[in-house]
Amino acid sequence: MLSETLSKRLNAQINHECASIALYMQMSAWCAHKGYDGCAHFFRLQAHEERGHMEKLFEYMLETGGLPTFGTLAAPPLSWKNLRDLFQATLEHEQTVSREISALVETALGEKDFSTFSFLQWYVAEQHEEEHRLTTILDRIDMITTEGHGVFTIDREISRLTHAKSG
Ligand code: OFO
Repeated sequence: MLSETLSKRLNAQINHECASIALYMQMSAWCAHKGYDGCAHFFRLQAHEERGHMEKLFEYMLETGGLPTFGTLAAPPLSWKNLRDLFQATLEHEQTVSREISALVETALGEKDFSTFSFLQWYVAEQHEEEHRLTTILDRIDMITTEGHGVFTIDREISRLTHAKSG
């Protein structure tokens, strides 16, 4: 049985995951509109993964006596300066999510709720993987732009990484 505090915080995380879905769908729309099809596909997959994160929390809350409740979502930004700016914003968003997950882990540990603590370990590993993937993408963008190949090469590279991830 979840404590009231953990129930509230897990529910807040469900809503944060919904905000991530909206953000990544908006990023995908921006990329598609600009003709960056590889990046558009990347963000569609990201949004799909976020839905999985949200559903895992939703199921866990129901299994532990909580009631998931959905609130109002703030509208995500509509545009970014360029692809680097877009991926930098994505990394910063994921770093925020990592802090949210760490705070949840700390609360679960503080309450000696070891079931929730163990459940959250999946999110800790997932955040590590996401931050690593985004850092790699930003490094590749910097490499490619420094060498002057431009956004077409960036887009092709993101597409290749996305197919490797989904394949
Ligand atoms: Fe991309 O992070 Fe969810 O949890």
